[in-house]
Amino acid sequence: MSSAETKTLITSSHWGAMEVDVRDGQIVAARPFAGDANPPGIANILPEAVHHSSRVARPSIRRAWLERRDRSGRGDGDYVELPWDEALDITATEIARIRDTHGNEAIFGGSYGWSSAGRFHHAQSQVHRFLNAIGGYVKSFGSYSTGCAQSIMPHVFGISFLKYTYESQDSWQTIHDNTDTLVMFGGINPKNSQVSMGGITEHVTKDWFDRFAAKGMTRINIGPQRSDAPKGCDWIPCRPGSDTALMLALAYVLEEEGRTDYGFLNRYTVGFDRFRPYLIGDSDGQPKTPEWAEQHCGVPAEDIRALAQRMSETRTLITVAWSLQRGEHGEQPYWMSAVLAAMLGQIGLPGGGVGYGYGAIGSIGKAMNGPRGASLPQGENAVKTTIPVARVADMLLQPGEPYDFNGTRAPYPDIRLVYWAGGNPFHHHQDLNRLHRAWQQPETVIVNEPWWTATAQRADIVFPATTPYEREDIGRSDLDDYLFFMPQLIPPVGEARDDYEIFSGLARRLGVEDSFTEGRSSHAWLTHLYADLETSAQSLGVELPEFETLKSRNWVKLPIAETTPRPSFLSRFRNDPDGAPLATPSGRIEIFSETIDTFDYDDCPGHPIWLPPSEWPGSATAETPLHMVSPQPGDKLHSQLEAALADKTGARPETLVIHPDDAVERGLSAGDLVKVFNSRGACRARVAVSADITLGVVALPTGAWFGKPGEAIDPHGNPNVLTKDIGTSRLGQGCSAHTALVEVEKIG
Ligand SMILES: Nc1nc2c(c(=O)[nH]1)N[C@H]1C(S)=C(S)[C@@H](COP(=O)(O)OP(=O)(O)OC[C@H]3O[C@@H](n4cnc5c(=O)[nH]c(N)nc54)[C@H](O)[C@@H]3O)O[C@H]1N2
Ligand SMILES: Nc1nc2c(c(=O)[nH]1)N[C@H]1C(S)=C(S)[C@@H](COP(=O)(O)OP(=O)(O)OC[C@H]3O[C@@H](n4cnc5c(=O)[nH]c(N)nc54)[C@H](O)[C@@H]3O)O[C@H]1N2
Ligand SMILES: [Mo]
Repeated sequence: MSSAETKTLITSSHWGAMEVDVRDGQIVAARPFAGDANPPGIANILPEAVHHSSRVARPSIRRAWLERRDRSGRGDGDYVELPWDEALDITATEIARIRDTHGNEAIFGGSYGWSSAGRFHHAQSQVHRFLNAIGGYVKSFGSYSTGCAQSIMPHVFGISFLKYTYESQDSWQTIHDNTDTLVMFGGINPKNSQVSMGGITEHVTKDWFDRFAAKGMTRINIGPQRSDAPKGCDWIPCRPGSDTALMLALAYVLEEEGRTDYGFLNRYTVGFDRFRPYLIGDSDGQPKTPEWAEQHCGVPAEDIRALAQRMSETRTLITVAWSLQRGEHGEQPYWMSAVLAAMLGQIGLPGGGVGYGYGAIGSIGKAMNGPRGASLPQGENAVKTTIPVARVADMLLQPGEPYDFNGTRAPYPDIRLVYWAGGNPFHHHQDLNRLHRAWQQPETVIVNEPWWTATAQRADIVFPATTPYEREDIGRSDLDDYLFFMPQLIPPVGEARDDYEIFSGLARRLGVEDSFTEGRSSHAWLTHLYADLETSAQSLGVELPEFETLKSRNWVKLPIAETTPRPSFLSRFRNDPDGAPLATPSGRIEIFSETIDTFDYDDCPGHPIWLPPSEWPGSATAETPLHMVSPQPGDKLHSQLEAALADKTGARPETLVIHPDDAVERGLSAGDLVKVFNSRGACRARVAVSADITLGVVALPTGAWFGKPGEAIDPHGNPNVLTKDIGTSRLGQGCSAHTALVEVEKIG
């Protein structure tokens, strides 16, 4: 092969498969996979990102830490580059010191983050396996995506939330065939369905919506932005954080007009008698009428009435975006949506009831039953301490302080060492200035990262990690019907090493190499994991090619049929509530939960109630009159690829969407540079004016890299300098990113 020859290979990523052109050891171009009829617009920036000057070139140790173990000043940027062996020696000695002095309870390895696609080189699995091999670590529960739902929904339906979402709720086909009215709280977002964890090869959400429209299905998006649902859907503008009030009013109309399905409630639910006095106002003097709800959510009372009538007269599927539980009291709209669906009596019928997170990632709604497995085993964690994932800053700031979580009360552990691989907390966490203060507490912070992200810039030890394009892997996602051999496209950039190699080197120095590697090279692990996938495929009657064949073919489309209708635990329950009871304490859907009631939480009592968030349009002040939502970015995945995107002329700071009237009031026009601020922080943004956002609401997407410590204003537009770092409630303790009031002011 001549050195100037261009080779094109396929690889998989969270945002879809890509065709990548490689020449002279460089990625020179990338495009979405040609077999995808609705390709996402994310791939093209790959070459610039992979070869960006912000790649970490060599192992780097912060000078103050290296010379005097000084932990103050994280983020000062003064690093010493060291040869790999020396850096690994120093790191292993430090890990051993902390473990031997303070125990494994002093090591935090939650390491939340999406990392990259690829079954073996999954950074989070790698770091967990390594930390388990050295005696364990404090881990985290749940995700920023759905942490709150993961806590509340098992109380209601007796099933894990993710099992409900991925394995049980209706497929697109079933919705297409049966649903008349699709009521989408928070929309079903086309930009979000571009991605799926582990990969998504064919993007089908758009096609299904085209078919829904052709069929004449009524599709109603309820929320702050029209663009949260595909074009052509009806839009009911609604204030963020107020959905529970609207759902209660819909329930009220059903009750008032004799539309409640008591037959369903009596047979399949418990606790409506405890909830009803609240709904009609007997317990608190406030009937939850449409007129009452209008004051909170801004939706006209007559529209609420008409919607309730339509929902009770047609086959209605209520869908709820994950974003609704990513706010203070996020438990309430989730629980209330189930109660509303129960009152409609359609739970367990095809195309009826309630579903969560459609569109949040592109594979939800695909009813694939493909081979599973090929995950790196993480081993046993000898440490049992777990924190809710979004409570990381609280943990670092308040060691030993007790906190409530879903009926338990435990003290935060005293963390001395933090190890992060595959996540970017200085992108994903709320109130970043507070996280920055918390981050100064541990004695040592270690990060494996391909790029000098804001998190890497705040670590004492930074190991340069390869990207998926610099190593071989298996690409496979449970809800996809493709299988990839992800080839090594280019040599490691700089001195980057695979996470596996980094952890193998540390494990060797800490005397646990055998238990970490089990004597396998990366390649041996790939064939080992592939055998696991083959076994799973065989049990489904699906034939996989030999590993070496897959390697030479690069990818195959698997003969996996969609199962429609999908066997649902709720349809089984509907057919036979005594024979197939739910795994709740009552065996029924819990409208009132005795369990939650005994927790005695005023921020999440025994049945759903309207609890206004502390920051939302209803509590707007003269200083902070606007509610900021911070959605996922449409042009990338979180903070990934940002290095290259930020270089594009005019791309940064990020774009802030504002209503025309709010813009006029502030003398703003499209393209203006603004400061977005509140008492927690400030960032710059570029204005886009749009009538497709609710008055009083602004939207600033996540993902711009957070700047340097001490900057009064974040230059790139990271909304997390403004968001509030509180749990959703003592029950869920999830991320409350969508709860934030701000003001916007023109700069210059
Ligand atoms: N305001 C606000 N904040 C939010 C949200 C919101 O809605 N609003 N959403 C939240 C949600 S749902 C999520 S999921 C989080 C996402 O937050 P994260 O998952 O932390 O975001 P990513 O940018 O995907 O971070 C992944 C990091 O892993 C690195 N990486 C990639 N591949 C590898 C690898 O092979 N090895 C190593 N060592 N590193 C690798 C990437 O360079 C990147 O820095 O953000 C949360 N934050
Ligand atoms: N392109 C792209 N796609 C992604 C990601 C990405 O980074 N990039 N990230 C993925 C991840 S990790 C996740 S968890 C999912 C997240 O999926 P979601 O949580 O569904 O998505 P978000 O973009 O956070 O929010 C969607 C919309 O919800 C609306 N919203 C906010 N608060 C409220 C509220 O209180 N009520 C109502 N009715 N609406 C509200 C906002 O207008 C916002 O635009 O997206 C995934 N998809
Ligand atoms: Mo997420």
